[in-house]
Amino acid sequence: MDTPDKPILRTLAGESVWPPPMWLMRQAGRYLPEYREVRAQAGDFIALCTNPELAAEVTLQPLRRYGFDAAILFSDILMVPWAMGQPLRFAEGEGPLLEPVRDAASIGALRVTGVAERAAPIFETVARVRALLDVQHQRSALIGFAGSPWTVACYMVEGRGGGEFAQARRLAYSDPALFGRLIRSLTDATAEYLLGQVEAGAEVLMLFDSWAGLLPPAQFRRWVIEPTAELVRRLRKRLPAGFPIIGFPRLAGPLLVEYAQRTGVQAVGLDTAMDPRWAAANLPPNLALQGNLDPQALVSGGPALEAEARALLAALRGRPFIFNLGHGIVPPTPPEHVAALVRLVRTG
Ligand code: 1CP
Repeated sequence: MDTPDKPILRTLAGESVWPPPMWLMRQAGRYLPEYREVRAQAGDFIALCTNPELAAEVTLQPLRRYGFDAAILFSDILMVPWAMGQPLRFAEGEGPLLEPVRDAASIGALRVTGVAERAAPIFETVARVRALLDVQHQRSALIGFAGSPWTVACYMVEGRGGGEFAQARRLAYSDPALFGRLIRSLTDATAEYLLGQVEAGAEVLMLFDSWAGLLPPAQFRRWVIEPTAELVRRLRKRLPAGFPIIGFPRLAGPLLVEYAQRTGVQAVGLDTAMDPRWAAANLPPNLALQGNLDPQALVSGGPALEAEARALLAALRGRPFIFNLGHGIVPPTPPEHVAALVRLVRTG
């Protein structure tokens, strides 16, 4: 059963809860010694994501330490292409490597049906985390997630991260019919994947569109806004009314306004570069805003961290607001800086 008084769920329903609920993107990860221990035990990263016992453990580690208002499923946006049958591995120090899909044959060979069956261990992680939250962290909600079609397609076409996704951006121009086919397959697979997470106990969904900001406006509308709007429509057909969905089109700039209007999400994530005062002035007052402390300020700590965090709180006071970073925690972050930030935000 949902506990209606979870602060993050009230915020996502449009209420201004103060002090604001908080969690941090990549809150489970290499900056935590207890994560590194489990990671070493699991073997490779995919083995960790598909081991429900270990994945549930690392999902909960940051809640035990910091009492965050949300747990985010420990998995990765690339588990959707993996579930569609695209060969994937995570090379130490190099990030994800996929066998690129750039032609009709490889894009046509991707599986859309059967994604939920392959993702079953991930749904099992969701179920375990939810059961543990219900007993041990009753004020915290469980966030399920996926990458948005555009960002996941970037990795699928390029075969790797670390650059500017030139191949993916070129394919979107040179063969929009083929690229559109990839986006549609991904939209179908992602809808199944997210609905499976909700069925297993996720209370919020977040769509990560980390590379949305690489596109000029017309391409942004076509490959970010339209597929996200379609995905949200698909989800809403099968979810309870008002089910909270957070969209994070990173580096969207002023296109964030159109994104929020046309996709129908309840909340948007603000990236590090976004001025929170501009966002507050230009987005509807009942839309929750999430963000956007610079992850590097958290590495630095001290008075600079304090000043940045206080400025962010002041900018968004009185709105539905979820305190977070503008992008994920980076591995050199000292865990005690996170503890200091939590104390600061909790005292408003
Ligand atoms: O060595 C390790 O332990 C692997 C590092 C790692 C981790 C901890 C990767 C590889 N993924 C993750 C977990 C992860 N990824 C989560 C878990 C929940 C949490 O937030 O705690 C989430 C939500 C993601 C989402 C994700 N993966 C995004 C979107 C957010 C973002 O950071 O922009 C992206 C772009 C990825 C791809 C990915 N997976 C891993 C890496 C190193 C990358 C980035 C590759 C690149 O482009 O350089």
